[in-house]
Amino acid sequence: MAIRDDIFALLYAADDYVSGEQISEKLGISRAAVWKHVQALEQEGYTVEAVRRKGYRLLPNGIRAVEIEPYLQTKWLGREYQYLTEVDSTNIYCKSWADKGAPHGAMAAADLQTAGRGRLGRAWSSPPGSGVWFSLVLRPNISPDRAPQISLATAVGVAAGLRELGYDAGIKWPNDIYIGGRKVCGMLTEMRGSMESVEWVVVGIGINCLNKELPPEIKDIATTLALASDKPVVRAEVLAMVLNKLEYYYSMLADEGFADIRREWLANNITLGKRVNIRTLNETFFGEALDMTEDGSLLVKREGGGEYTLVTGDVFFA
Ligand code: BTX
Repeated sequence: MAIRDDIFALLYAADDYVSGEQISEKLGISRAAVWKHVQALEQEGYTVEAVRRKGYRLLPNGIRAVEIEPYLQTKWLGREYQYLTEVDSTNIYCKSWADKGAPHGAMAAADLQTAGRGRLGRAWSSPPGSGVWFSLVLRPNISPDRAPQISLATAVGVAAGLRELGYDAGIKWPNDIYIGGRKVCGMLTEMRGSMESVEWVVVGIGINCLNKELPPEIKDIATTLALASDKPVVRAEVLAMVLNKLEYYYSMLADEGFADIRREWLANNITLGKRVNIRTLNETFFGEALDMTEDGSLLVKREGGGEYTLVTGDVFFA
């Protein structure tokens, strides 16, 4: 992989075309090997123009550190960064990194996840050259029962980042992000700690960006930024903008508590007032989503009578 990163760096630094010969001489590999790596970069979502007698020119649309840097305004979030062309799941990667001492704010992102995961063991489609699949290691100073508030703050941050970029992003409880009635982003929060304290939280976030086609099993429920609007999508900008907002809202949660996060969540939610189908481990029922409680649960008016406070479970629009 190091060679592919070196080729990327050469092309990225150049103002003009770089010949295959130059690359092969500089890196001590054959021109056929250069061509193979160029094709691999295209799999990652980069466009590499190949012009006879001139060479290669890179049009970047990836999420390597140098690409994010121009947009990134964070102090501590995403500054310790591992970019992986391929991984099973960035959450699995970050959990083991956290156990080995990854600092607060560390991030891993991958172009392709071979075993991207959703909640409750569900799969998350993460094809190459298409999305922003990343996980963050947080070491918050909060009690474990407040950990769900980190997920809600994450939803607020991602929605704010996408809104800043001009997308009409809304939050479905607890933390799915929707555009035009379809899911564009999901989050998976995992934690290690004791009853009293949190050792680390790993927040995994998947944002569908460049792909214009979706697998059959999700094509009626999901969308991507490229499908949601005609604007060009720059993946590095999407990732950096979301990180900028996440740092702001994580700091807000740490410094001022949950009330302000709740207010932002309420202002950007698309859940309240809707008829919903609630699925918990024990039961399924219909109702109307009424409010978010002060600690982040969803208050539902049950059809047939009574109110229900949903702490964990799935909400579907009915
Ligand atoms: P979830 O359980 O709410 O959503 C999973 C469900 O969403 C699937 O069952 C499927 O119906 C649908 N789905 C699958 N892939 C997609 C997709 N690309 N876009 C929209 N809908 C989809 C949500 O779980 C949590 C997802 C977290 C993904 C990130 S990516 C980085 C990190 N690494 C990792 O393995 N997971 C997280």
